[in-house]
Amino acid sequence: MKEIKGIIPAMVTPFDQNGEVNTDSVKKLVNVLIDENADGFYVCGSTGESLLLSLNERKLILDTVLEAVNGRVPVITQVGCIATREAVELAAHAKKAGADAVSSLPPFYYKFSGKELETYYKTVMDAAELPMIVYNIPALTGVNMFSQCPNLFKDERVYGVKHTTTDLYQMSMFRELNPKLKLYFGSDEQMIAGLSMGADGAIGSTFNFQCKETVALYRTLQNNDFIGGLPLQKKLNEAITLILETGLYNSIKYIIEKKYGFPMGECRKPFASLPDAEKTKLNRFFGF
Ligand code: MN9
Repeated sequence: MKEIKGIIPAMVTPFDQNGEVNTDSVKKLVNVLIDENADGFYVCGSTGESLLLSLNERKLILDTVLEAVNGRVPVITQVGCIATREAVELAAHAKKAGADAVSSLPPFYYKFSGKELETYYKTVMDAAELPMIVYNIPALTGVNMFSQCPNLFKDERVYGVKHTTTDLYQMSMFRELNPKLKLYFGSDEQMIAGLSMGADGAIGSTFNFQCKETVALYRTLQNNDFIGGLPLQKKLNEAITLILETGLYNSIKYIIEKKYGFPMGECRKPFASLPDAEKTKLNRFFGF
């Protein structure tokens, strides 16, 4: 299997005017990001609005991305669901479709025990027969996989962790559980810090619209030039700070539409539309 590392956009999901998945734009986005040196794709994550999609839509998006990528870079698909049986269905599909790896949020809401979380992941891995990247994002799930489910990481099918918290000490401690684990940092605005603490790459939403520039930062850091990386991170953060204010995912879709010229639609409800005043701010910043 190809090693998974580097800059991996967590793809946004384009919708058409009727609110259905726009597969044409999915393919266009894949090609734009490969041209901008993306090292892989993370499909149907938080950024991809996975929890607002049906299982069939999640399968369709993966199939479409795999077709467009055509083996050029690895594709990871996020199969997490609260119900094990649904995650299993997506995991089995991922294998059949030809994904390189699966990833999963932990089941949340019911405050499942560590043992229940472990059983969930093992069942999903049995179905996927693919490497697993555990998605640790405690602020949104209320589950911290490091403290609540440490035993899972001894299973050699766990390939890595997508760590979306600012606790970099904890990210580095995953390697104490299993030194072979790959670490992907998920706070784009602090990527330089994540890589300095040992991350193998980053999986993030903002790489959908500033992939090339993020790859330039990554390559600078690969050459151990952390000081040289600082101004690059600072520049990326100007845009990130703005979109965190204007509304993260809808702003990303708007920027892609304007920058690359294909329709992305709006995020699904309950996400609110991007107000005109926010579009004006984005137009001014990006010069659209
Ligand atoms: O996991 C993304 N997290 C979420 C990755 O979307 C919840 C990040 O890429 C953030 O969107 C980004 C902006 O805060 O760092």
